[in-house]
Amino acid sequence: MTIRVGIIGTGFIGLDHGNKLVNVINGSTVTAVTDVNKTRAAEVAALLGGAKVFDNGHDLINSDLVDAVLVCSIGETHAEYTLAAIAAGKPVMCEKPLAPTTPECEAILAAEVAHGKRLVIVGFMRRYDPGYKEVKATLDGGKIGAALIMHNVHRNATVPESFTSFMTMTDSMIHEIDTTRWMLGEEITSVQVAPPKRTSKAFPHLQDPQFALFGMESGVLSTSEFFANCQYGYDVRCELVGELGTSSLVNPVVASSTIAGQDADMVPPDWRVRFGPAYTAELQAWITGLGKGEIVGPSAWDGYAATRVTEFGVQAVKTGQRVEIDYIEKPALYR
Ligand code: NAD
Ligand code: ISE
Repeated sequence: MTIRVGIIGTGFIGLDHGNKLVNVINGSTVTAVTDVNKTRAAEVAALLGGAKVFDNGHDLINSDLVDAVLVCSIGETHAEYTLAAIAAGKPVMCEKPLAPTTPECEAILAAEVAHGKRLVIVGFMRRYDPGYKEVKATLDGGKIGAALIMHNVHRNATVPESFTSFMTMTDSMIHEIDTTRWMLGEEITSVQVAPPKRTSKAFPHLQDPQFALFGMESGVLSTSEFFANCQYGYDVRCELVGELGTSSLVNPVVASSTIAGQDADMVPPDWRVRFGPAYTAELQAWITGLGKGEIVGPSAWDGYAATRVTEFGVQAVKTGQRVEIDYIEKPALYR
């Protein structure tokens, strides 16, 4: 059985996911694309082997050519398209964030609950990274005892001028927020953000780097450094400290060179290279699940909870104070 995917948003990740769905993933093809940038949509359709270009996301969602929807447009459009996919009764994978605001996320939860079965997954691909999975397996296997502290580092080489100090939370640290919740199996209940000394390499409007402290229900603390302009490449690290030992992510070596008497490992340039295998695993799990009539991947609740933390995180960036986080009651569908 081949799942025919329609992609809304044919920017960087729309093309990246599309390439994998056509050329790498077993059991999928891309039959439809759309983007407000029509030229880009037509170029990507040609690159993906001649997918039909739709005038808008709603026509794509409702087309008989589309079995499942992949939302890769800008965050502000995610709720509109995810809700339309639920209304059409079609499975939908929505890139992060599920939506930028919790009222939008709550509308998605309500629509899915009313539908009665899960349809939505959210693109938190780090859950499929071999390193993160190994750290979680070590914790869950009891080898390091009870978790006490989690340390996270997330560095991008550079970001464009449009990147704001709040996007540190909403666009980037949202990944650490999800991995922390998933790794520890509990919700984040507080957030505090402290601004370290600014790098001279960032645009003047951007507080960079930033340092956040997330408190968990159990009292575990999770630290998170986000450095948007570290210059040297894309670098993600994670260490979990337990009562009996620690477990750390080992970054995959993409290439090594021996030059002038020194061995050097290549640092990945960006998220596409660093998490390439994780995106593949995420898409394969989604497609394989759909082939069996199952929805496999982080849920709309996971999307809501992450956005909830980023909303309070933005307040914490503004005030520098510790902010307590509360949630709506988790619907039975997600328990
Ligand atoms: P991008 O700017 O390259 O692409 C976004 C595309 O959406 C653009 O082509 C734009 O024209 C299109 N678009 C805007 N409004 C639209 C609308 N109303 N309908 C249809 N298309 C519309 O951005 P990107 O880097 O590809 O990011 C897209 C999404 O993927 C974002 O939500 C981003 O947070 C997420 N993302 C996730 C990861 C990850 O690691 N999981 C990495 C990068 C981006
Ligand atoms: C981008 O949108 C991503 O999701 C990347 O994984 C992250 O590293 C980057 O900071 C974001 O801008």
